[in-house]
Amino acid sequence: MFEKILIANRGEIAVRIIRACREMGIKTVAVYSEADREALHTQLADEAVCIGPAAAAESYLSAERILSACMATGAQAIHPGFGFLSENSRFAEMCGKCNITFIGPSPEVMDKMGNKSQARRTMMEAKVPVVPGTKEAVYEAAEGERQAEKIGYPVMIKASSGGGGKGMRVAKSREEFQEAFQLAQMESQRAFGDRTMYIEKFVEEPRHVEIQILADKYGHVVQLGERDCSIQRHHQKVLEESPCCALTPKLRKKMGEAAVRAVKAVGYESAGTIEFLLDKHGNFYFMEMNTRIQVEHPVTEMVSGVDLIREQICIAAGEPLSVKQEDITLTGHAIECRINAEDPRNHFRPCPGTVEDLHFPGGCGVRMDTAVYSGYEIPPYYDSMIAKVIVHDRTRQEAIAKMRSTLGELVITGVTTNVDFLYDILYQEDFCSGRITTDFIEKHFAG
Ligand code: MV4
Repeated sequence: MFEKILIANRGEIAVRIIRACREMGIKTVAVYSEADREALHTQLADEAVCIGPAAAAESYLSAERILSACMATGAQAIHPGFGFLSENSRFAEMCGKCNITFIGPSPEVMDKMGNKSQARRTMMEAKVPVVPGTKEAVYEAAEGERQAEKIGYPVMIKASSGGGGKGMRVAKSREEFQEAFQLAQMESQRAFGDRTMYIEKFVEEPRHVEIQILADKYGHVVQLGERDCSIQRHHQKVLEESPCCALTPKLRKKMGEAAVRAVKAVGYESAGTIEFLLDKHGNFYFMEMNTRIQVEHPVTEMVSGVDLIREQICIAAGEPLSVKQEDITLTGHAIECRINAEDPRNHFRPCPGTVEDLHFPGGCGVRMDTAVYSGYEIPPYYDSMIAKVIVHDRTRQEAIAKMRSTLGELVITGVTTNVDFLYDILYQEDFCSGRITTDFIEKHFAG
């Protein structure tokens, strides 16, 4: 096992990883920017190294500075968390060259999944269902239009290098196609320097359902059930839950098995997620694979009892999975709410500032993953998520009741947050009855 791990991240995920390491008897190195001198991760780690100015490009995104910190402190492995360098295959490769273990999949597998039209082909070969659409890359609008006619409108035009909603446009009819294609391709060219596109049938009012997997170096793969992440706003998840109330045991088994096939097809190792779109008829389609630990991993931990960060570290250290598929039982229902320092009444504008009064709720089945404390100054340079509240209870209804009472008890003053907005969601009739699709927020919170 590793003796010392460097955590190349900040905020609640850095704290989460430090805690897992400490439980495992592993020493921790935090890296921090000049804006994060007083941050909790900086204070909690055994050692902390300042790696540069506030701007992420010069600190948390600097492979060179992070690798220097790693070598200077003698850490044997780097946990990248999520965001920042977590899905950067060149960083993973540089780690390897420096004889440092990157806690995640190999750079080759990251690249294979990072190219979305290639990932689509790989999935087709592995008999994982994909949305009907193009098999080969599309570069010209005229060729795209021919393909769209074959697929049938409405279609979705997507950037091969995209993901998370960038370089993506819907064309409802032939009339809309040319402009939609040009816009999507321009956006892709600008954001990724790549004009490779692919086209899919547009799935209307889908749910976003993703399967958590773990895979070790010896070909063992397990799936830990699904998360429903349909409650999103501009591709930012707001609330996630496990299980998804739209799945029957039969469909859950089918999706889980498809996810395992997907992972085996690319020789993946580490924790990962297969994202599916689920339509109203119970058809599911592969969207993307996330080759990192995700923000919403705690809901899976709550229903499965498996510590996903610990497993990730053990896998990277060459240990076989500690759990077999038949040992994994999913119990009850978990919900996560993301608390952001933002103003829902002003276009969700980020609202950094200093936290004054703070009271964290607790009790049976209540978990807070956060890096804020009373007196903490939230820097304006990074994303606005400041805490995750996770609850676990026997049924979805009980979990909803628990989340309502938990958010009711939470006190954060000094900064504007989205807590009241989350509270509103939890009282929407459609939410309570499980009618949640990816357009839920647009539909229920106009303007
Ligand atoms: C789609 C889709 C409908 N049909 N693909 C959004 C981000 C990227 N992961 C894929 N996305 C979508 N792809 C087809 N063929 C609808 C979305 C989509 C979406 C998906 C999941 C969660 C929220 C979403 C919000 C808008 C659009």
